[in-house]
Order: sequence, then C-alpha cells, then structure tokens
Amino acid sequence: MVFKSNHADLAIPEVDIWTLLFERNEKEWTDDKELFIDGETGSAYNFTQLKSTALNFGKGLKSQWNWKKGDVLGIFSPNSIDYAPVVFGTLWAGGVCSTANPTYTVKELAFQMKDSKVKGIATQLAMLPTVLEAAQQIGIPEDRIILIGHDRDPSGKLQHFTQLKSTSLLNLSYQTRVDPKKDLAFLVYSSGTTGLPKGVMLSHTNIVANVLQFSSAEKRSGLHCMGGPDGKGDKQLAVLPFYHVYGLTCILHATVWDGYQAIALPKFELEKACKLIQDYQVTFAYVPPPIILGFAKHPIVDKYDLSSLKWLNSGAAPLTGELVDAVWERLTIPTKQGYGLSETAPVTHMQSVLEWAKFKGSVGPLMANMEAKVVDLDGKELSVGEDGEIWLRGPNVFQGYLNRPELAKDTFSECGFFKTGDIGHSDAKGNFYITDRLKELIKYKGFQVAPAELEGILLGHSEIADACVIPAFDRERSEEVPRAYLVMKEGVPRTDEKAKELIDWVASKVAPHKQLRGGIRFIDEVPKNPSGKILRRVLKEQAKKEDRA
Ligand code: 4UU
Repeated sequence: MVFKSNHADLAIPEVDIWTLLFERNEKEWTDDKELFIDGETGSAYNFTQLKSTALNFGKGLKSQWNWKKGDVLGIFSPNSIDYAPVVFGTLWAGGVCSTANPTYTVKELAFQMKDSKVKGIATQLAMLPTVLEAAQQIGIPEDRIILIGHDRDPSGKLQHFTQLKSTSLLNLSYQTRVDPKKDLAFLVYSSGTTGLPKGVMLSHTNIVANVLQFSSAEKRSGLHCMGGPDGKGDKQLAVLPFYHVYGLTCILHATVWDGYQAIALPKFELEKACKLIQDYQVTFAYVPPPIILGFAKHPIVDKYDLSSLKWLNSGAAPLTGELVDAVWERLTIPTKQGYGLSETAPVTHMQSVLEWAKFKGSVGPLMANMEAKVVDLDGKELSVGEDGEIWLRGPNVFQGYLNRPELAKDTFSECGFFKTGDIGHSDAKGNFYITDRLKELIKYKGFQVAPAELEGILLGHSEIADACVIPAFDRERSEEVPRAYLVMKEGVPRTDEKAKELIDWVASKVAPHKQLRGGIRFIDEVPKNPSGKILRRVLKEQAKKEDRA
C-alpha cells in the first residue's frame, strides 16, 4: 500500500530559493528583525542587512570572479552568521553551494571540493592551513579563497567575503535566472546506502518545497515569529551545523522564511548552550540525540535557568524513549522527533509537539506532499505495522548523485520512490517508527560515517589483510560508534596494543567523528557471500550480542 500524508498538499511555487525568501510581498515580521545573532559576540544580521550583504556578495562573485550559473562555491566553516549571506549571495548569482564538514582533514576536504568542481572556497582564518593545502592539491588558486567570520587575513592576501568588489555594469546587478526544478542549489555529501560519500544534488525546488513542508508542520508546534503568548517571538539555538542538511534547511533557510531568531554557536558546548538559552530566552532547538542526552543527564544544566525552553526536536539518529522521559522529568518540556535524509532535503516526517507523549519513539507522520511505501526484501509492499524498507516520494526528493547516473536504478524505484535504506513501519494513525537500518551507513552523533571509507583506509595498512566496519552501540553514551573487524596478515600480533596502535593510526587520517570509537576486533575471515560481497549483517549481529552482554 501507499501511505499518504494526512495533511493537505501544499502548493509548491516554481521559484528559486532567493525569490522565495527575499522577494516576497508579505511577511509576518518586519525587515529590521534580527534573524541571525552570533552567540559569542552578539553581532547580528537583520533581514535588511542579510539581504544587502548577500546581494553585495552575489554581485561581487559575478563581477570579480565572473560567476556563471551552475558554478560551485565550497563552504568549509563552522557555524557563523556569515554563512547566511554567503549561501544566499551565491544562490542569487546562480551558483551552487557544496557545504563541507569543518572538521575534515585535507584529504577529505580535497575529495569533496574536487568531486563537486568548486570554483572557490569560503572559509575561516582558523581553518586556512587545511584549505590552502587542499586547494593546492586540486588546483584552486589562492585568490579564489575568501574568508568569512570575524577574523581577517593578517597577511592581507586573502579577501573577506564582504570585500569582493562589484562593478556597476547593469547586467551584473541582476539576479541570475535559474530553472528551479532542474538547477541545483546545493551539493551536500552522503554515502547513501553504500560506498563513499557522494554529492547529493538538491535543486532549488527541493529546498523550497522542504522549507514550506517543514514550516507548515512546525506551525502546529505553536511557534510565533513576533508576539506570541509572552509578547516575544520564538528564538532557537543554532548549534546544528549549517553545512549538514538538518541545519541547512531547518535553521539557515527556515529562519529567513519564518522569522524565528537563530542564536548561532560555532560548536556545541553544553555550558555555553545553556548560558545562551538563559541569556537570550531561547524557546526551542533542533538537535541530535547526544545533545538531548546532555540536557537530560549532565549536571551543568542545573546551574542555568532554562525555563524559556518550550520543546526540543531530535533528529539525525535514533532516540530512545527513556531519554525523552528523562528530559521531561528534568525540564518538563516535550522532546519531539523528526526524520529525514540529505537526499530528501531533508525532512520527511515530523512529530507535532502535541503528540510527543502519545507516540513516543515515533518520528511522526509524513509531512504534506509526501508519500511512502514500506517494502520487504523481495520488493513486496507491506501494510500497517509491518517492518520493511521505507521508500519515499515527494517534491523534496533529490535529483540523484553527482556524476553517478548508474546509481539511479538502485536508488529509485520504477515509479519514482526513493529507497531510503532505513527500516521501519507505520501505525494505523500514520505515525512512523524507524527500527533498523538496511544500508551500510553509521551515524555517530548524527554525523555520517561511511564504512567503505574506513575500510579503504584500513586496507591501505601494510599489516591488514581484510577489513569490515560496522556500527556498534556504546550503551553508556547511548550512541552508535564505528567498529572494525580486521583480518591481520600472517605473523602480525592480535593484541590490545596492536588494536590501540591501529585505532590511533586511523584517527590521524580522518575527521574526529570517524574514529574507531567502537574499537577493533580481530577475526580470521570477513564473512562474504559467494560473489564476494561483505555480509555485514553477520558482524552486526555479533556486535549486537557482544554489546548487550
Ligand atoms: C533514526 O541526518 C539527516 C537528516 C536528519 C533530520 C532529522 C530530523 C533532519 C530533520 C529532522 O527533523 O541526514 P543524513 O543524510 O545525514 O542521514 C540520514 C540518516 C537516515 O537514513 C537515518 O538512518 O540518518 C538517520 N536518521 C534517523 N534515524 C535521521 N533521522 C533519524 C531519526 N531516527 N529520527
């Protein structure tokens, strides 16, 4: 059966993102409203300032860098309020943003920037050594690196994004027209169901649709951009990284659409977050489960007055019912859940704040304009209550993986459903539950870890004969962690010291979230089927037994 959203379809306008967000006639809030506030310095962009800074940057790109439709800007930065004008200015100039995890190593960054063929990179001073080395490796000239954030280049060589010069030539001062349905706005990276990270091609319409779907779902949570019951507008904590699709749509875009203020922090530190909530009277936050754990259990939380918080939304990784209860017991606020993927721009399911207690553990119903199927391994469609792979269709479903047209037949069904690689079911009321994962992907604190990438690195070690990486479960921290099962070459000791040495060796080569926190297990053989495909499920079951013991 096809599961349909209980909500009436929304009309999705055929406009680009800039037009949706910046060229509209009516908003429920005024142009001087501060939308993005830097939680560390207090500096801010109101709507007018954001629009003019983005426009200047877009014009600068066209004039100084001869920016053309489809040109890609790499963005390699922790959260900064400057992220907003850089993204929106690039879109105005017809460009595409390839947003990268700011903790990437040179090799990881170079891979993404080369794969998405960036014409320039926006970054922060602190990350310049990584960017310069990556840029040199892939042939991006130094004058195509620009800075965002507070710091300027002390050598004066690199321009700040606000310094790009625009000429007064008339044709450069108009927005570059795009076809919203076909032209891309973002390349975010995901490993999908298998293999290495790939560019997820998100069109303008994908994002426009998701902003509207998400916004209409969240209005049911009683948000107010101005006024509201206490006379103040709602304010959110912006700690989800903007480079990741969850922060990109649900904070960076939704803030400009809905006018809830976003207080940005470059990285999550529980004490700083609590202080900001107290000082700014933050009313809600989109976060992944480990931050929910912090609010539920960490002693530091008791030092602050968090009474302004109305609810939390958890997504990007599984959340246990016990954590939801623990937050309620401590802060007396609901924790609701959403579900989504990079490939769906991202939100597809969203729980209403009114239903958090009734359907605990559910990721909520399908958002407007969404359809789903639940399908077994033989492709048979299942019905209510039956677990199977979740397939999704809607205007927010992506255009395919960059430069990988051959993946389309495994990624999409014949009737255009996207195969998520997640396992779950719907109850009779249309609430979905995610129960397992069919695909290889590991989620550490909501960040993607592609087993194939770690296996590739491990196989490059002279002492390792074969490797398989799977998700293990750290019960104490209530989170998934990558664990490697290794076959060593003859004569190599299979000791704890060797395991530690290899864990450190991997750590020196990857971003912190990819470290082998689940440890290493030595085995005699990696289980494989007759055609040589790794049988991850066998090791996943083994890990489950061990982690439960
Ligand atoms: C169990 O993580 C995301 C997007 C997350 C998101 C979550 C709630 C956005 C909006 C929102 O409200 O994207 P990716 O591409 O990094 O990872 C996608 C994968 C899914 O396939 C699933 O395995 O992350 C996992 N996932 C979840 N798992 C995402 N949300 C959940 C969830 N429970 N609530």
